[in-house]
Amino acid sequence: MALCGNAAGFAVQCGHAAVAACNGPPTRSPMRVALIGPPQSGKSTLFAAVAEAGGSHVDLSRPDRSHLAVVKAPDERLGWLAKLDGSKKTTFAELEFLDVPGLDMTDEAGRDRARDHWPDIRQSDLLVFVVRGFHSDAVATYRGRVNPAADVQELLDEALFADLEQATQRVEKLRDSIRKPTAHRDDNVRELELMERMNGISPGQSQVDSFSIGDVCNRKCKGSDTC
Ligand SMILES: Nc1nc2c(ncn2[C@@H]2O[C@H](COP(=O)(O)OP(=O)(O)OP(=O)(O)O)[C@@H](O)[C@H]2O)c(=O)[nH]1
Ligand SMILES: [Mg+2]
Repeated sequence: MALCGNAAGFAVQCGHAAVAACNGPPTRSPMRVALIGPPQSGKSTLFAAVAEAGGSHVDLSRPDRSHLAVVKAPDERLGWLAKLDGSKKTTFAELEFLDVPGLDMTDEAGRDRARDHWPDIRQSDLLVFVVRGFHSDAVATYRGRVNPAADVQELLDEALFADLEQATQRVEKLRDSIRKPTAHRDDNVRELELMERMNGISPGQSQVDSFSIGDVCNRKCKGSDTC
């Protein structure tokens, strides 16, 4: 018999000011943690430290690309259980870390590059915001300041705008698709209703993550356990 660890309960800590936000239900195994933040905030430094501590070699020669590392997540509780159980093999959980290039929102070219990274960020199960908390003349500051709280707020706002952009595109696609009598038309009509209601939420009033999908979901889930 073998015992396997479950990554779902692991916390991620960051040496810089960091905020971890839940990014919806895990979509794959292992759990993926994305490190995101403004340029030069220390993401790759943190990534390399975590990866190397986890026995994974990292190649950071392409700073314009995302880097992925898979690390084991040792848990002494699992070792203890394996001993108790007489298990021959112990398989610790693995975590994936994604080091995303800096999101530079100071000009249009930077915004375009950032737009390319949101699909990967969205596919992650946990986001860690890495913002600069250190003073160093050797490293250029983002927006000419060291202000971790303002950087976190900018990331939250950008995430919101990125979602809004995606939702708007989806609504346009759904409106188009329901004009045709396809096999998925009923589903698309319900999804459109849901998306239009979500798009009606003002970011200042409420976050989409607290939005109740209520009756639209109930109708969609009729006869099914999941939504
Ligand atoms: N003094 C100091 N320097 C740091 C710290 N963390 C990172 N650096 C330095 O800051 C510079 C940028 O660090 P990176 O880890 O490459 O930053 P990054 O966020 O990956 O940068 P991009 O991928 O270009 O956005 C490097 O020269 C690091 O050595 C820190 O905590 N203190
Ligand atoms: Mg980097």
